[in-house]
Amino acid sequence: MRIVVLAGGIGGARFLRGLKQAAPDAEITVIGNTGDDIHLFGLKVCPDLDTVMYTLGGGINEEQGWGRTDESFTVKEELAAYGVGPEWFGLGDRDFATHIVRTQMLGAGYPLSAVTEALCARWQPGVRLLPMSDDRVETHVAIEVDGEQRAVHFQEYWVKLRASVDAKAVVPVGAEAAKPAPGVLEAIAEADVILFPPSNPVVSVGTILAVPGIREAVVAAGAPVVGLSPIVGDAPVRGMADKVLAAVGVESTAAAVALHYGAELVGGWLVDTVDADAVAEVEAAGIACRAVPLMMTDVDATAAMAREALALAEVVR
Ligand code: GDP
Ligand code: FO1
Ligand code: CA
Repeated sequence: MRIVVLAGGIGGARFLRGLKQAAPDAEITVIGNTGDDIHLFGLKVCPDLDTVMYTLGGGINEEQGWGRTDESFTVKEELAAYGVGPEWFGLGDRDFATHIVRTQMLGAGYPLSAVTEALCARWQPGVRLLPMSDDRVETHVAIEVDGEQRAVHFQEYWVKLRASVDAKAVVPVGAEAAKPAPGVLEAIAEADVILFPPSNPVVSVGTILAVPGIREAVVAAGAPVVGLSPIVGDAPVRGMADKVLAAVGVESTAAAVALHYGAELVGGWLVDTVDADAVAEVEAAGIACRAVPLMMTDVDATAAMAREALALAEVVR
């Protein structure tokens, strides 16, 4: 079975770990969000690709959900001693090595997709990890500070400002001119099942779908598309999905996210058991819906979620 997953960082990566356990023989292609990417210290940082790669490859800091296990911050301290920031972004020494390799290869002319494949040769994530695009896309967030509108990089909004101010708009800068990376459209067209993990619907899955051709390919694919709600009990399990959903005029409820994707895109939708009331509303919109436990507390619980998603895919096929 060929499964395609449109993934962000933590929510996507943790779901993939369960999916691998639930479908050990499946050929899984992950289309990763690169809208979170940022250039710092002359290096290209790809948080969501790295979160998937480290999580599935056994190098992730489990508690944090991003960055490397057993990390130290000597380089960052030395940079700070030179007055070189930003200090608000925690790049660890081990992680730095990944960014150096990536930046060196990009500088030598390799596209991000080839660089990602090279990095994965070390980590062996057990999935094919493709960036959504080889072209630069950067999510920016419009905010209001002291009555003035300004746009900040998504990392500044999330890591520096901790999403403490309202997001007025979310813009995937460069997406409109970006092309899907090699293999992305082919994988979607050849998929037996397409899954939207409980990733952020705006700045993760939404950004991937904003690359011209990807949404169209998902809609045109013959395969069933099933999503899992990242909103449980009317709030994100973690992160700032509520803030960025508000920016696109969507309520933070499991049903509203399903309707935001719409029946044209997703045929099936899973909500958590605490949101069982949402099932009728989602089904009324033409999306098959089930209420099942959706908390990724451990790999077994996550594998059970993945099995539910695959079962629902069979129902809507
Ligand atoms: P990010 O790129 O690191 O922000 O990760 P993703 O975009 O892949 O996923 C973020 C989303 O995962 C957030 O909106 C969370 O609400 C959701 N999430 C995290 N843990 C869980 C969980 O255990 N269950 C569910 N249903 N959603 C989760
Ligand atoms: N998140 C933080 O909250 N603080 C950090 O200092 C931070 C550094 C960082 C470095 C590399 C990396 O791959 C991810 C990092 N993250 C950090 C996570 C990241 O900002 C976000 O959680 C995602 O981009 C949201 O998807
Ligand atoms: Ca992300």
